[in-house]
Amino acid sequence: MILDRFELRSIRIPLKAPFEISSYRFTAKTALVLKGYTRNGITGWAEGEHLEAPWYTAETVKTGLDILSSVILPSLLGKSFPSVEDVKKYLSWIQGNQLSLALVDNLFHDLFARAEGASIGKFLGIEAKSVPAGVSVGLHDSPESLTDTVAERVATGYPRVKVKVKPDKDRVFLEHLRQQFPDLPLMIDANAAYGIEDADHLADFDRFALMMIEQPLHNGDLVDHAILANRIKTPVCLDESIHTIHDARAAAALGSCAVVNIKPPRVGGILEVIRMQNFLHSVRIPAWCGGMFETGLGRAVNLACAGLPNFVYPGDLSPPEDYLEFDIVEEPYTLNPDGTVAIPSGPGVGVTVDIDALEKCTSLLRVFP
Ligand code: OSB
Ligand code: MG
Repeated sequence: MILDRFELRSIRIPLKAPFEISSYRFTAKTALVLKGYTRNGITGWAEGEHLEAPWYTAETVKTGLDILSSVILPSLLGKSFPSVEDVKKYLSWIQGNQLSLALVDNLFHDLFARAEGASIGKFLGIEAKSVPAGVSVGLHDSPESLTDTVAERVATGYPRVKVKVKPDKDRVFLEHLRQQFPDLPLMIDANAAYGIEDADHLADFDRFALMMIEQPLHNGDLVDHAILANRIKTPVCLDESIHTIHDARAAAALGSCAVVNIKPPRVGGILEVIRMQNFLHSVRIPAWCGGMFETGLGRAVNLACAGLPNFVYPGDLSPPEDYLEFDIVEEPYTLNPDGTVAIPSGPGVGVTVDIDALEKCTSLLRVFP
């Protein structure tokens, strides 16, 4: 497969409501959208989940535009790649920049799958037709308003709920929530808001029977996560700490976590998801598919990945219309009454970009060559 043209866009879509986590409040979804044209007339699409500010990964919209424009995209033009693996090998000298590498990986998966007339799910040999979808709920001002939001999410049909926490918005909020929902499959995500000095405080959460606590400590701190994992009963799940298979191996060797939230963008794309899944399966660490408030284009890739066999918990896969003012794909994305979402079955990524919607949110367009 040879690519002769790329169109790279920076997009911005307001969120329906601001979403607050321990260190940041975000009001708009930003992303990079890439269209690729092959020499024999196939076009494909992919989304890069670059956020505006570096609160979750070091990469941002600006760093993504830079590395893609000055290094990655020009180097791919006119080169022949027999498979997605070959693209990945060709770019393997690049350090970090997983969100940008994932964008390229997703585009080539879309193109290679389309060339076979297959969906990405089918291309990957995934048999699942739908996957269970959980929902992520941001920080709230009061325990009552958090419980009200969770009640509304449960009524919508989500089989599990994740709530964000931080040191002054945790115990009282969880007590209130658990009074109303003693049996709800519930987990919490701290986005690195605690330190190991909070171990006793976090051990007290054992009584809330949480499915897991996601990323309690600093991203770089696999050692303290291992110490914490020994001190509390709630299973520790890592998110931001795991960028590469090497991080996953280190976490497994140290006993830093019992679960991993794998996000295809964070780890560099679909091939890395598969590699990480296989490794985690071999060391009996279950995983689930996280999200980055993707549009329907990015969410479609997550849905396909979520059908992989070692994703054993519901993913953060709520429909974009829940959080975005508008989507950039035509297909509806719906939560089924049984709490599942269908994996797109059309060719490639399985969704159609709505060009009018895309134009409406494009703030920058670059073409290569
Ligand atoms: O920490 O899981 C996270 C969104 C953006 C970046 C990081 C996170 C999140 C979420 C939302 O929690 C998950 C979703 O996309 O539904
Ligand atoms: Mg998280």
